[in-house]
Order: sequence, then structure tokens, then C-alpha cells
Amino acid sequence: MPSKERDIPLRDHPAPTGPYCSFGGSLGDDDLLKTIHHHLLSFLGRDPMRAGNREIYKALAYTVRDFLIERWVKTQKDFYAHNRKRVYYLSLEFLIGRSLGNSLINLGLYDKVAGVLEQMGYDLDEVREEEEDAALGNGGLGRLAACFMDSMATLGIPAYGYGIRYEYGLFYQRLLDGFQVEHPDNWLRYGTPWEYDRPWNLYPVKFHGRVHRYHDAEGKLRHEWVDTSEVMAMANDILVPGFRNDSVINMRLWSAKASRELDLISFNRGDYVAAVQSVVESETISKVLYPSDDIREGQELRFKQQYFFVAATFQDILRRYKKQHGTDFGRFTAEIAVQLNDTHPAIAIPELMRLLLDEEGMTWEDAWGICVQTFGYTNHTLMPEALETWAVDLFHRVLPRHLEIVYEINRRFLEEVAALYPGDEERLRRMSMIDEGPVKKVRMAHLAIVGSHSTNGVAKLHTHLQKTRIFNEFYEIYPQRFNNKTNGVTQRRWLLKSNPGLAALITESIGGDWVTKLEFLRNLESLAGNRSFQRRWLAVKRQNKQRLAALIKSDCGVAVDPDSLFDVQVKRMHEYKRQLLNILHIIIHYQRLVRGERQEAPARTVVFAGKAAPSYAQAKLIIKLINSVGETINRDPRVADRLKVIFIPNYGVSLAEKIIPAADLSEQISTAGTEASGTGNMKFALNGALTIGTMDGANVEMCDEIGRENMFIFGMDADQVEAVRRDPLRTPETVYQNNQEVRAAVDAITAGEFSRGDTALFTPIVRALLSPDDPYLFLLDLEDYLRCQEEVDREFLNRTGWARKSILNVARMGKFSTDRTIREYAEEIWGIKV
Ligand code: 26Q
Repeated sequence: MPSKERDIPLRDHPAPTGPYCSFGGSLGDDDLLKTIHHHLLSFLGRDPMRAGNREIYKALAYTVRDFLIERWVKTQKDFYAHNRKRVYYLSLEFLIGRSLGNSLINLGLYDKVAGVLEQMGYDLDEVREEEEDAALGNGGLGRLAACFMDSMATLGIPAYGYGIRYEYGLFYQRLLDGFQVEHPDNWLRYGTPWEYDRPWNLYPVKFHGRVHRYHDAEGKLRHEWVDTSEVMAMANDILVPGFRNDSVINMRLWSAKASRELDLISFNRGDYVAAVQSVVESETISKVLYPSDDIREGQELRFKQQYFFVAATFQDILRRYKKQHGTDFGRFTAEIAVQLNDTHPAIAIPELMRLLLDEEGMTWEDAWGICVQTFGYTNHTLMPEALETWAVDLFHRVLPRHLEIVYEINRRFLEEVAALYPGDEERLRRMSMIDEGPVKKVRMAHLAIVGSHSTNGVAKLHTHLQKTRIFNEFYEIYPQRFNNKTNGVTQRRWLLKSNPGLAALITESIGGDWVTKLEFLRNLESLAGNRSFQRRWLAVKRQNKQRLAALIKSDCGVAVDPDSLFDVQVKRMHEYKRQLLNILHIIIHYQRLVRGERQEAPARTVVFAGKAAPSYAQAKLIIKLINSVGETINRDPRVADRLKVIFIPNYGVSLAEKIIPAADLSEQISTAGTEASGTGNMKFALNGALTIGTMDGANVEMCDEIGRENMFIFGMDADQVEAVRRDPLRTPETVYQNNQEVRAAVDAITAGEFSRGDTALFTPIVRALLSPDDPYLFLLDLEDYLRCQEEVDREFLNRTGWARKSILNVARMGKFSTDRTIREYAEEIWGIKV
């Protein structure tokens, strides 16, 4: 939340002399000072001598923006002049976080600006805190899109992100008596300096109506979508600089505006209120980000959001293409690649078909060829129930022509399948784009696989499971379409910016090449056993922990010991991510301490953070349980200096940047076969935390790189999970009966020990733990988890051994940069040489 208005002290800093000047090349301190003053005066209408941190933030942001826009114009001209193939990354989410620090670093201005601000009497770190996070995403998928933008800019790829400019980002989370309470995230309240309105880039988007069939002059059957209602899409650009390469690309985010025609019609009828209402309804489309991570949330508004941004995006793409080639579509696939971030923008497939067929008059075969060649589809989930579907009813009402096209795509596809598997009706039913259940639904993943030339998973294991489980029958037909692109993170934000202490130590030791070539971290390996290097390494971690301890004191009111083991699980709250497994370990550890056992174990501070979807009752109850357990433990004098449990509210990008560098232990403990990749796992390891985790998602590849001996791996793997789910003899009940400690922990929850005697509150959790069909296998993985946590305790006490492993972890993270990921997408999917 932004700071409140306050009295602003008079600053005594030198006023610049001479006129305000723009800058193309290098920039002196005085130019910088002048520009900041110029923006303070002209945009903010403020006496520069009386500026507070917020005004300085804004003036500085506008200064950086001047820098960005000059380079953006040049970059775009350059792409155009060299006729480069363009990539369009379509995503309903871009979880950007803050931009100021990142832009300053990438532009190479950070130190200079910090110096100038200091002269003026301001602290850049403090000033940066004034910026609101742009939380236009839920979690991993949205943050991946933001990391991709950074890497695409850094690699000089002619890329454009396309998405929605939500007026309200992901909700703000507060805790009330340990329960999550959601508040609107009004991030645009004070405006944002990072966007450029493009009121002339305005496109109409149609909804509803009906399909009019007619024969054209040549006697060809044509389709026209008529009697529609219209909403306008207005472009807003957010600029993304590459790392010190003068390349600047943009995210184009659409906001919905009422179409003028619509309100005129109503005015003519004299119905003023209806006119205003229709304006409000149109503009609702870009109002709010859907806060569900992957549980079903099939609302009409969400469907409209998807089509709205896809329709505007394709008008923009075609405008840019036609500027060069007119209506000759011969070069379309040579010059354009479109990547679909999950199925959320998959309506783009029938939309491109509609444009080529109905508007351009192309034949089905030609249009389809272009379509398949243009699109690539990235799938981010493993759970079949999380695949996106839309009721045929709704589809028909909102996009009647698109539904026709989907039916025709499906008809031709099923013909192909039937030819390959004659008589296999069941297979046709399973593979159809239409689920013919009691409520007919369109299966968007099937549409995306069939309508694109590439379907990729986001980690090796995930791709393997796509081929062998969820999309197995599609893989049989189109083996060449399936490929893997293991996720990454951008080291510019997740090490250089968020952990300046560690970044400086690394650069001092092995040079700074790692910032653009993460594999260079490998050179740290030879230092892993060096005592004095280990000491400095641990000193940086200790400083980061101290900073986090201060934040915990001020945000949660609990004092924690920076020398304790910081055990951290921060991510969206989900049953499959198993925050419950973590809390069960804490309860058992607590009960052991109270009994006088495990006195040799190091003191622990267990940190949680994460948001639950507002409609996900079980996830919200888990938040409450964590807070309740924390309350009991944190005020128990018997364990006062041994154990603390903290839930930090409102997890997001900026909090992650503060928490992750301070972690000793990273919890990546999802049930094997449920987490597609994970990217938090990578951020922690890159910052020197050791991982306790299952063989799930990208943990598997991290283990390949880092070495199993340098991680804490436990639990069943994906095959064992699959087998045990079918095994009637291995049940949670048997673990509960046979393991006294497990029983005591579960019983304590049941008995209301953490809920002031309320024995009803947590029954849904106890029921989930003991259910014979628990899909997440909490109790079946618990014993091995407990064993593994004891190993963690032992190893943490050996400070040199721990430091050595921590250094080796970082040294071996080279593979997990989005620079590598993007290079693979570019070369193997988009047909772009980097
Ligand atoms: C769908 C329909 C209606 C409303 C919302 C949604 C919706 C929104 C967001 C569905 C899914 C998401 C987000 C999914 C996500 O973040 N998946 C994560 O993607 C990461 C990047 O690939 C992986 O690392 C994670 O494993 C995966 O869970």
C-alpha cells in the first residue's frame, strides 16, 4: 500500500541551471538533475524543493520513460528496416511487479541515479518503495510471461507481449484473525508513469449477434457476423528494456472503451440510463483480473476478456502486416509467429480462421495451413480437471461464428482420427473438441493442440507426462508437435536486482558475464570449498536474513532470530502444493521440542506467504491453520528461542524479491506429477537456498544439474504416486494408526489445540488428511518428509558444509535462465535465429 500523505521536509539541493534537455547518448549528472527537476515542475506541479519520496519517484520514472521511449522508437524502426520475423506472445497475465529499479539496472543508470538522488538528499531504495506493483497476474504463468519479456528484450528478439490492462490487478490480501480477506488492488489510483496511451490505436470488437449466410458475386458461400454489439479496445504500451543493449520492446495491453455508436443509438431512443449502463457494461471487460489460479471459474466475463484481447490483438497484427504486404498472405507465416500462453488466448485460432475465411475470402485449406503454422501453444498444467472448457451454450451466445468454425475444425479433425482408428468410437469421444456430457462444452486444449504446430510442456517431466498421460492420444497422432521448453527465470530481476549483495560478491569473484550468460556461474564451483569465500557468502545471507527479520517485525509483529534456519514456502495456496505437509512437520517438530526431544536441532523460523483464490475454501482454511499454529507456537515460552512460524500477508513480486534472498531452505514439496514446473524453486536456488523437494516439475532437472547430494529429495516420484493411488492397502489411515507422532499431530488439530478449543473449525482439513482417496498423499509422504527434515537440521549445523552446498547450488543454476528458455522457443518453435 502506498504511504500516506505527509509533511514533506524542505530539501536543500542545488537547483539546475539552463534549460531542460533531452538525451540521446550519454548522460551527465547535471542532465539527470535537470530532467528530474523538469518533471517535478511540469508534470507534477510541485516545488522541487518540497518534493517527497513519492514525487521524486514519479519524476524519476518520467525521466526513465523519456530514455525508454527514444530507444523504443529506434528499436521498432530497426525491426521494420530489417524485415525481421515478429513474435507475438499472447497472455492474459503479465505479472510485472515494479519497473523502476529494473529499468534503471537494464539501462545501466542505477548507480548514477542513486548518486544524484543522494546529492539531492534522497535514498533510491526508499524512493523505489513508493512504486505500486503491477500485479496483472496470478502466479507462475504470469510471472513467466514477465521474465520472458525481459529475456526477449535482452536477446534483441522482435517480440510483442499482448494482454489486458486490468484496472484492478490481483487482490490485496489482508489477514483478519488469521483469515484471508481480499481487498481491491486499485493500482492505477495515482496513475502509472510506465504506460503510454495510444488513443488512435482503437479497434472495434464484436460480440453476440448471428451469422448471415449468402452467396457472393462468384457464387461462393460466404459468412457474415451481423447484429453484433461492439466494444472498443484501446492500446496502452508498457516498455521493456533489454539489458544494456539499447533494445526496448513493448507489452501492448488493451483497455475496453464503450463504442460511441452504441450509446448514440440509445440516446436517439431517449433512453439515457440504458445508454450509460451500456457504457459501464462495455468498460467492465478490462476491469478486473480473475483471481483464480487454476480451479474452474467459467464466467461469461472471463470468456469475453479472452476474446476481447485476442480480437484487438489480431486487428493490430494484421494492420502491421498489411502495411507492408497488403492482402498478399504469402509471407504471413514467414514473418509472424504467435505463442499462446496456455489456452486462455486459444480463441485466437478460430478468430484467425474467421478473419482469413470471412474477411479475406481465403479457402479453408489455405487458411488452416496458415493458422497451424502461425500458432504455438504452451500448456502449464498436469491436472486434467484444470484444463479449460467453455459451455457450448455460452460460446454460441457470445461468439456464434467462432463456434461454427470450431465445429468445422472438429469435424475435419475427427475425420482424420476415424481414418486412423476405424470403428474406435470411444476414442473419437475422448479426443473431440466437444465434451458431449450433460452440459456440452468446448475443450480448449484440444482446439489448441490441433490448431497449432507446436505444443510444449514447461519442464522435462511435465512434457513426458503430457505425452504419456493427459495428451497421450494426441501425441500418437502428432508426435512431432510435442516438445519441451523447461522454464527459467530472469537473473536480472531475481539475482542482480533482488540480491545486490550476492550479485556483487559473485561479480567480484568471477566477473559479470553471468548477467547475460547464466552458465558462467559455473566458475563459482572452484570457490565452493574456499573458507574465506564461504564466510563472505554466509555473511551476505546473514545480512539478507536481517533485512527480512526487520520486515517480519514490522509487518507481523514477531521478532525472529536471523541466526535461525529460515525455512520458506511462498507461492499460491493450493492443496497440491502441500503447504499442509509443511505445517504437519512444524506441529510434529513443536511437539517433540515440548517433550524435550530434538534439543540439538537448530532454531527454525518457518515462513509462509501466498494468496488463496477467493472461492477456494480449503486453501483459505489452510491459511487460517498456518496462522493458528503460528499463534500457538509463537507465544509458547517453552519453544521461544527454538521455533517461530510466520505468515507474511500479501505475497507478490516485490515481497518475493525481499523474501527469497533471505531463505536458507526452499520448500518445493508438491505431490509428484502435479506441479508442471515451478519457477520459485529456481529463484530460491539461484539465491543460495537449499531445496527440500519432491521429484516433481523442474525440481527433477534442478536435481540433475545440482546433484542429488546437494538437495534434500524425499517422497514418492510420479510413477509411485500413480501406483499408490490405485493401491487399496496403502492408506492415510494406516499411517495415522501406526505412527504415534503423526497421530498426535492430527489429533491436536482435531482437539482444537490451535483453535482455542474449537473442534469444528479444521474438520475439513482433518477429513482431507485421512481420506482414503486423498489425491495429494499428505500422510503417505509425511514420514519420508520428516526424515528428510531431520537431515536438514543436521546439515545446517555444519556451517561450512552448508555454505559449500549453497555455493554449488548457485554455480549449477546456469540452465535455468529464461534467456536459455527463450532461445529454445525462438529457434525451435518460432523459426527465429538469435
Ligand atoms: C482459468 C480460467 C478462468 C480463470 C482463470 C484461469 C486461470 C488463471 C491462471 C488458470 C490458470 C492460471 C495459472 C496457472 C499457472 O500459473 N500455472 C503455473 O505455470 C507456471 C509457469 O509455467 C508453472 O511453473 C507452474 O507449475 C504452473 O502451476
